Amino acid sequence: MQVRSGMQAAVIGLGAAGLSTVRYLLNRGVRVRVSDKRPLDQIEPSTVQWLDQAGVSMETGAHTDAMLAGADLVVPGPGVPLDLPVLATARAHGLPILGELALAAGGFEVPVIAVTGSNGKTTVTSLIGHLLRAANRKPFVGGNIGTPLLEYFADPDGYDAVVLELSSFQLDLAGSFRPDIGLLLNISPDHLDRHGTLAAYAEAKMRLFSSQKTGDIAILGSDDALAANAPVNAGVQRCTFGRTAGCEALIADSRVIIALDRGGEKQQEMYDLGSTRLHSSVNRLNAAAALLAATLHGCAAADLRRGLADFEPPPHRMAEVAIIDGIRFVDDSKATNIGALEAALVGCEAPVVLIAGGRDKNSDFNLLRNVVQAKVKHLVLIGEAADLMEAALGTVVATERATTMADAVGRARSAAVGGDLVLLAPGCASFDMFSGYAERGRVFAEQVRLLGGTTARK
Ligand code: UMA
Ligand code: ADP
Repeated sequence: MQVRSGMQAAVIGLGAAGLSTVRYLLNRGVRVRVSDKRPLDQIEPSTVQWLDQAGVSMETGAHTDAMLAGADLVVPGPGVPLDLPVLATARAHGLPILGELALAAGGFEVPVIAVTGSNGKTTVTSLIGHLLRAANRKPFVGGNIGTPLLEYFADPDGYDAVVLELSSFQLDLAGSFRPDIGLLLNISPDHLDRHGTLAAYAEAKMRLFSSQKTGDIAILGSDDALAANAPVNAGVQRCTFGRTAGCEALIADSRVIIALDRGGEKQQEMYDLGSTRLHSSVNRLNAAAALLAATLHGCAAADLRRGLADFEPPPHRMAEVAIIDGIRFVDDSKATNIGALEAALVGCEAPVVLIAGGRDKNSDFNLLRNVVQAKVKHLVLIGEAADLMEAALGTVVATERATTMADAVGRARSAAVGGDLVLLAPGCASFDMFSGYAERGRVFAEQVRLLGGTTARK
């Protein structure tokens, strides 16, 4: 939606995205009112001062209907639940409820590559950004990955491409946002506490493609049933990546073969991931998706090879912490849903001592029974979800409880022998015990190192 000077907007939630939205709106002459559920004394004083100086009126401690007075539109932050009473009032009054994507729609002056999926978004988004930079492009890389996407508009001349990581929360309110290249990596249950059902969650993900037009490109994960069958609009070029024959980005052992038909001309390139940091089974998928997107964006194979060679995957994703007495300790703290946990286990060849648990997101842990039975020799459970996980998995694997991460690492070490893999892949959010997945992974690594005799690698 094109906002106009003189309009009035109500912004809900003063997180990173909310603050960026306020800046975007003020720069367009829109009058802004903000509301955050936190009490005033919990909001950073510098934020309060900036809002005050910018003439933004502020409501804190609750969201009341009063903040809607005179508003032409309402912009909730991505983490703001859409069933808030204040949003029901806005709907009842016919006020448009727009997310950051809906505000940005139509405004990007350069090609947009947008990545969504349940797992692999951050890895693929950062890899595409890295590959584009290796090809001497100047991409803006943002969205769910960290830098709010509206920050692009602070310096649009500084970029020749936009690479966005998009969450289901952002896509829920995407308006007419239309990526030139959209990637749907996979869909497995996540955030069901917000979306309610897998169908509703999948529907949000599919919104990535709903406004695409002739000439746009949809890239789909072929090994994932839901992603592979995502509907795309007429005239949109549908491409796939994965291990299924016929994919435009086909994984064969440690190689990715890109095969494209470009206006009748066949183009084929092969990329070897064997000597890169992208050789794990999930990262082969991620590399295939990113290589396909960068190729379709117009990058040359030689540049992509250089980019692959020096790419460092983001931390806390299947990162080896140490090898102690022949036991590998791996930090996959970012496995915050059961899809990521399942993918991690599928890719493990050694017997696994698994540390899992945390805050449940309304997941059905029964879905993990087969893979746990096949791959896990011992399960150590932490956090709020321990009861639920034990009820689902306790009959297929020896299970014990730990009270802290130190306790969990100690128990896992005792249960493991040389040749085993101790894997932290919680399958849950971290907020019951930690400030986030990064702290959880850091504490795991610290406790592993305290075991002593460490041979740290990488
Ligand atoms: N708030 C309210 N009322 C509510 C709920 C929240 O006022 O009912 C306020 C909170 O008090 C807080 C603010 O809203 O002040 C938090 O805003 P937010 O939850 O919208 O999050 P931001 O800090 O703006 O960060 C968001 C994304 N967060 C979520 O989607 C939950 C970040 O993704 C993203 O990096 C950032 O915008 C920049 O684009 C994080 C995330 O956890 C990494 N994403 C989820 C995920 O990856 O699983 C989807
Ligand atoms: P997201 O941004 O979607 O959360 P990340 O790249 O941060 O994705 O990875 C999150 C988790 O998912 C990590 O545990 C990682 O090991 C796992 N993972 C990464 N790529 C994939 C994939 N393609 N399929 C399944 N799991 C993956």
